[in-house]
Amino acid sequence: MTVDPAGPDPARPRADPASPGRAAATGLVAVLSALGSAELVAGAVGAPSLVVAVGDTVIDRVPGPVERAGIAVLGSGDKPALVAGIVLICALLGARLGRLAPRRPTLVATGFVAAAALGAAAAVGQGEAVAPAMGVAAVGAVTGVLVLRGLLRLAVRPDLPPSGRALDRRRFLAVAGGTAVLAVLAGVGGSLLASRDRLADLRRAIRLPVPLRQAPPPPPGADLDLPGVAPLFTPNEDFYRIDTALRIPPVVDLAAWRLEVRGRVARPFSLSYAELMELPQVEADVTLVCVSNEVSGDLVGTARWQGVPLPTLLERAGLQPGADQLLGRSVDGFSAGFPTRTALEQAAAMVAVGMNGEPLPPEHGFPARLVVPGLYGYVSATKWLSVLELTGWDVDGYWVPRGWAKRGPVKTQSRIDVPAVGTVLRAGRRPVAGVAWAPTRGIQRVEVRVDDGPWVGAELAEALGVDCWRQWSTSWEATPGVHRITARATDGRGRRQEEARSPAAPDGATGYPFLQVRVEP
Ligand SMILES: Nc1nc2c(c(=O)[nH]1)N[C@H]1C(S)=C(S)[C@@H](COP(=O)(O)O)O[C@H]1N2
Ligand SMILES: [Mo]
Repeated sequence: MTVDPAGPDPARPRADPASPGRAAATGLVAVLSALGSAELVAGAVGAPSLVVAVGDTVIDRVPGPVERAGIAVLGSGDKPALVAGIVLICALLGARLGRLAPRRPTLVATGFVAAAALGAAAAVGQGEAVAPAMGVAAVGAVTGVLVLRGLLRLAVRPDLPPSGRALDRRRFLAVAGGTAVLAVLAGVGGSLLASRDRLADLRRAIRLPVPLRQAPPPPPGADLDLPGVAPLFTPNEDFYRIDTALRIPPVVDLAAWRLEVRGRVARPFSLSYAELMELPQVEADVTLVCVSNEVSGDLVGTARWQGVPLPTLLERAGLQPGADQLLGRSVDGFSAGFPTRTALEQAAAMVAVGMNGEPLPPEHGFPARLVVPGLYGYVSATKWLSVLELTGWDVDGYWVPRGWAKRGPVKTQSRIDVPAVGTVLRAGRRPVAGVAWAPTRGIQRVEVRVDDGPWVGAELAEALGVDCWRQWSTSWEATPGVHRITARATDGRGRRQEEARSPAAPDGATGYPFLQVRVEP
């Protein structure tokens, strides 16, 4: 083995003259690993993100006009763009450092520690506690240095002949590439965790105002409290969720959120969340139904909603001729439209900010959504609301060109909750119970039939209001054998639910709910 007389230290691995690219890649991947691991740990334990802290520090330092120009050019994307810029600068610095690394490993490691310390200092400068900021920085620095050393060993192999190096190259690329992918995943995962945390903090800090018109407490007997029957109010965590969002649009920056009222109006305007919260609010109990709910399905729930009545906003904007459709648009591009007249006629039609006594949960539309009694969600209940647009009927909401009906009034439906599908009963008197709904019309009657026997009226729970579902219950003398139980409801106007079975598309399923039960002696 020969000793290179030009090398600074023969004991140290020399830079492989053929692999400055690999050394640079090593530095870049090490930096990504440092950032990714720090971000993941920060997100997982609720410690500050150092990249965001550096970004915030930059924003604080930058002169006002520059900041405004940035916001003007990038819109509310200015912060993600800034964060991306910081990551890019770090990656480029990493690539440069990487080229030094084979000869000056200690210097480069010191660079990582110094950069991490700067990040921690930025976080502390932004008012974060010292220990978590330093902990995150330490994780990042240690990961970065370990990855740097590990990859360097693969990148520079002075002990191998050139042919050995060529083989190594593929392995190096695989390991470096794999590490980079892991680092990016860690970073993205960490920032998702962090945004969920921030959202939780944000919601905890919100105090819903006392509504001007409070919903009366439910009348005694409105909730029969029968085991197996849907409770009168669906707890938020059990409320069905239907949307096109792959992930909940993170409206984390409440200061940047606005509700805009525009289109065929005399005086377009927009409101901040604080301004919206200052308007008089109402409270209403409304059953929300998805058009995709099949007969006997569970895409339906009832909540006590709180928010600003739509007429308040529409009067302020001043409707112009042709403002026939009210289209809600969401921050993520969803839209749903319904007759403006419905918004004016339905006392409970509102921009909701509260659900069952808490600020809207993120998955149900935080910070604001529409709730309109009597209309399926796909034409009315826009979550993560950002625009109320008054239009004609020429404009289509999201689902209309996708084959769903333009108008979506909720059809009268009933559902049998007890006995549950698949239960085997013992002979004797057994309960049959469930819920029925016809929002805006109410439920007048529910009848039950066993096999081909007569229709028998069920007992109805007290009505919470015409916009809500109503529980019902009865009992039957179960005799051994297999039986079919069928139910049907009649709405408050005396119209029975449709018997003919039809699928959910294009405007809601119809048909009587039924179930087969086996009864043993
Ligand atoms: N932004 C947005 N809002 C939306 C949707 C959506 O996909 N995106 N889906 C609608 C549909 S089809 C229904 S049934 C209701 C469901 O509301 P929930 O998830 O709170 O139960 O939201 C409506 N609002
Ligand atoms: Mo829906």
